[in-house]
Amino acid sequence: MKQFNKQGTALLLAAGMGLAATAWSAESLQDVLKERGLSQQDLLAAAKTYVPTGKRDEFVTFSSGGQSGQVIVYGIPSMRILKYIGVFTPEPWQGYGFDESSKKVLAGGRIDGKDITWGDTHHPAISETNGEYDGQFLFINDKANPRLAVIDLRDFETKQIVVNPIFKSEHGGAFVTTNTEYVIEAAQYPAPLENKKFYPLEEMNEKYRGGVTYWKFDRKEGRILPNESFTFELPPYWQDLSDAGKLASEGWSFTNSFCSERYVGGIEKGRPPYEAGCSAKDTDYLHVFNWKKAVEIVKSGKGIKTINGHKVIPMEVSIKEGLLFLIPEPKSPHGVDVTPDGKFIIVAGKLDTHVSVYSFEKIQAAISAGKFESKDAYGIPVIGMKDALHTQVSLGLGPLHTQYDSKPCVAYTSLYVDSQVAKWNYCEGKVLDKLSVHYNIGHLMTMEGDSTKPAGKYLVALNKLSIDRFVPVGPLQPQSHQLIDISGDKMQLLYDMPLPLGEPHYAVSIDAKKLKPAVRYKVGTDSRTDKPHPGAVRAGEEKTVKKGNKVEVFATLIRSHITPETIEVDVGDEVTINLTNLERAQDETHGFTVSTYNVHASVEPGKTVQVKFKADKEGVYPYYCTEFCSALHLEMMGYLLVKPKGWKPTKMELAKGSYTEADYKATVKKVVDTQAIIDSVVAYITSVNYKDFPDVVAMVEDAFDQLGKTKGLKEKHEGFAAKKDWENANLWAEQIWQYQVKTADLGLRAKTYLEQNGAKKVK
Ligand code: K7E
Ligand code: CUA
Repeated sequence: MKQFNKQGTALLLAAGMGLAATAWSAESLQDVLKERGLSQQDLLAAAKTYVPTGKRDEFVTFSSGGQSGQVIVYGIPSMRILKYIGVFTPEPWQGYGFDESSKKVLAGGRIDGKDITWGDTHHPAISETNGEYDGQFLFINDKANPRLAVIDLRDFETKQIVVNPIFKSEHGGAFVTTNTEYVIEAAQYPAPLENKKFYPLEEMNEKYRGGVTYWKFDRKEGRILPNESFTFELPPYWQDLSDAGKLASEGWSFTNSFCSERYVGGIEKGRPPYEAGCSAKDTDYLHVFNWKKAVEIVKSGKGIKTINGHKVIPMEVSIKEGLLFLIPEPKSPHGVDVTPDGKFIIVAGKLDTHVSVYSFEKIQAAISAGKFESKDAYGIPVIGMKDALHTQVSLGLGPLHTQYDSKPCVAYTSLYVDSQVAKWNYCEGKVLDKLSVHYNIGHLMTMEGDSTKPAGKYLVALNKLSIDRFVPVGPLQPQSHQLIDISGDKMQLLYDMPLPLGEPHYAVSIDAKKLKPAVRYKVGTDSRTDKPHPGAVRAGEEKTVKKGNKVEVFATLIRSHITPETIEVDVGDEVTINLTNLERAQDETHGFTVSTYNVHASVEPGKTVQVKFKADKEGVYPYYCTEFCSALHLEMMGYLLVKPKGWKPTKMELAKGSYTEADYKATVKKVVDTQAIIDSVVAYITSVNYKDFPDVVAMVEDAFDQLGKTKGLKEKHEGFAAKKDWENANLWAEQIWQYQVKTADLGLRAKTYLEQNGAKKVK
């Protein structure tokens, strides 16, 4: 016991630390308020956002990471960042872009044979079932390079990147249809649809085109099917955002546009710039699509064109089949947001103080009566604004985007120029409240606020500028998300959160209970394909195979060793290392890197990851686990030996320790004492109703998993002891103790959990 107490208790105590109730100091709340200069209002805001240790957030937010090409995940109301998900940009922590499978995902985003290692992530969308967020998938677009990514929310990993085959830029994605049949992505700047095709700007009207793509999503496979996807060819207007119809407007979708002037600038040649020419007219167009009918037309193949291998519905087909209509919108509009019931479509003015509320019923009436006020230059029927409008409401300067409350008819619209959020009623057309934000709000977002069942409660203002809100960090400043309480009649600002990773352009929030991410993979899974990894091996099957100049290693990882611990190759060999994490324990991720070879893997429990490199320089290169996984994490290493050409093995032996019989006996005693502790913990756990606590059941399983690894080791060390090989006897006994410590660590964690969560004695 003494031996154990010396080394082991420190470890075990550390595992249980922080559990003893901390005594609060005598200072009162009033003292703190005074000392920190806080008001009652501040205190209230703090109480509404504070999530105490052990408690969790109510909502999870997926925010675009802007120029970082990533996604930022944070909790509401705490605004604590939970994760960055690598999407269009390599992300070292997750090994994204540093292991072979994730490189393949990134390679899906290559354009014209070239890697594009950054992205401008813009609009995330959560998959929907019947118009409600289902928490299964997340989609996000890259505005800079027209691409779309699929993230699986079972493991929060990017699984697929698709390149838009005909757009040269895009903006209005990702928006999903009510059952995620399609993911909508609209172009931004018109260009020729054929790839690598040049037409002068003078041919803008004839040869340049816009468009909206409908990416077919296969929910079972969790992948986009490019062959079943299609695009509406559109006039060279600048398509902006989109939204899918829902409930009343199911089967339809809406995309606003600006620069329907089709203006071509050229300030350097003395022409008025784009900004003047593109906002000259009083109106632009809202595009109205019958996408369900379009799917049928595409299936029939009638008049469908193929451009760059992708199906395109030409404008004349859309006109003939009644798939596409236009409605004037006030000057340079921004954003288009369908109400939760699908009955209205709200478009903001941007350069006009009004938001326009279009009625889907009126739009349908005009279409079925064939009542159009005109045609645009391409022959697309235009429905009169008056015939489609429900109402227009003046909200303030620079209205951009609208989101919905759980309360009927209540909407929130961002006012960019005024730096305000306007709360208003779209049924009655009246303003209810306004709140100032800091500064220049772009998007705003309510909880599940673009679904058919908004959850209300909170709103986040996504501000483009933070100016004076935070401690200065140089000219490049973070942007900010401000959390606002919308549960009452008046909005209340709760929290300012700096986001320092790019422009966090748009975000979506889901009820945390709807997310059911896994804690481990089935052993041997390639997480990027969701299939068994061909390089996976089980314990005891580790091997190194050399064929010619190709060396393939099949390795395993478990606390706290990598098998094998030596990899020998010849200079010039191509080295492939497959790594399987054998752990079942939650959060026991191991990392892997080899000095100076620019590879990195994040290997979560059960995962298999492959890294590859050419051993093009001779020398000695340590490899090691990059996650602090256990007390002996630093020992979790090995050597890559890159041997020079013609090198012959020597007869030298490895240096030995000088262990004695006494050392061996002490180690054996330590093992016996530790087992007694484990037995007492097990006795406690089984004396209570631990089976009622799934988390504990998992921990107990993990604990026995570790203990199971000691099988056969007792015979081993006793065998060496019989031969008086004290070195081997002692070290194999020591290895049993290593597994015991991990077992005890988990057991104590389980015991503490039970004590804190009111476990009851059984029998
Ligand atoms: Cu989301 Cu301008 Cu990119 Cu509005 S769009 S801010
Ligand atoms: Cu495994 Cu550190």
